[in-house]
Amino acid sequence: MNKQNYSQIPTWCSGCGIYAVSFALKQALKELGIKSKNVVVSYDIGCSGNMVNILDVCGIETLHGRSIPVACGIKAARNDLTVLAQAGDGGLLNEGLNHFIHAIERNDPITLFVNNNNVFGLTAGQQSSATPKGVLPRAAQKANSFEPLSIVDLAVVTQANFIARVHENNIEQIKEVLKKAIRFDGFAVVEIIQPCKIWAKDFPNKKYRSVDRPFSDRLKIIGQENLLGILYSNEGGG
Ligand SMILES: Cc1ncc(C[n+]2csc(CCOP(=O)(O)OP(=O)(O)O)c2C)c(N)n1
Ligand code: SF4
Ligand SMILES: [Mg+2]
Repeated sequence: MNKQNYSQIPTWCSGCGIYAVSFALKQALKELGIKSKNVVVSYDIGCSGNMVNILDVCGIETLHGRSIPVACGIKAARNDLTVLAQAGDGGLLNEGLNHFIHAIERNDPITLFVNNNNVFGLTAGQQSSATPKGVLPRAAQKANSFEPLSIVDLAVVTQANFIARVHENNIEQIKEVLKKAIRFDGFAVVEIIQPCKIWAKDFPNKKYRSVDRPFSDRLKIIGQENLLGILYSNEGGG
C-alpha cells in the first residue's frame, strides 16, 4: 500500500495495523458491490477512528464511546443503508461498554468492528480495559494488576449472534470475515487484533490459531483468547 491509495494522507504511524484493516474493509465493500453512498460508518474517537478521513464512504465521527448508538439510530432511520460502527478497545470497553450490551440484546442489524490495539492509542498509550495483566503501560506508576476484559467473551455472555476475531496480519481473512459480518442479518461483532506499534510494542505477543468452522455452542468459546475466525454465527437466532 502507498499514499496514492488514499484521498488524504493518513496520520497513522508506520507499521500500524490500521493500514491493513482499512484496505481490507475497502476491498470487502467493493467485492460486496455496495455503493459508497449506501454505506455509513459511525466512528469512535481514536487512532483507528481517524479512518473517517480516508475511507470513501459516508462517515460520521461520534463522541468517544458512542459510535454504536449513533449507528443504531442511522439504521433505524434508514434501513436501506449498510451501517457499520467502528470502535477502539478504549471506546468500547471503557467509555461505551453499555451500548455494546444493549445493541447485542436488541440484535440491531449493524456490523461492529473493534480495533483492539490494547491501549488508549490516540492519547498516547494509557491503559485501557484491554491492556494485558502484568505489563507497564505508559503513564502508569506500576504494572497493570487487572485481567483484561475480553470483547469476544462479553459478546458470548450477552448472546451475540455473530462473533468473530481476526488479526491484522491476515488481510484476506479480515476482508472475508468483514464481508460475512456485513451480510449478516443482525448485530455482528468483529474484533480485530491490532497491537499498537508505539505504546504496546513491549507487551507480550499471543499465539493464535484459526478455527475451522464456527462453534455451535457459543459458551464453548469462553476463555479461549487465542482463537481467530468466525467463532459463532446464528442468523435469525436468539
Ligand atoms: C468523552 C471523552 N473522553 C475522553 C476523550 C479523550 N480521548 C480521545 S481518544 C481516547 C483514547 C482512545 O482509545 P481507543 O478507543 O482504544 O482508540 P485508539 O486511539 O486506541 O484507536 C481518549 C481517552 C474524549 N475525546 N472524549
Ligand atoms: S499510536 Fe499506535 S494505534 Fe495509533 S497510529 Fe500509531 S501505531 Fe497505530
Ligand atoms: Mg485502543
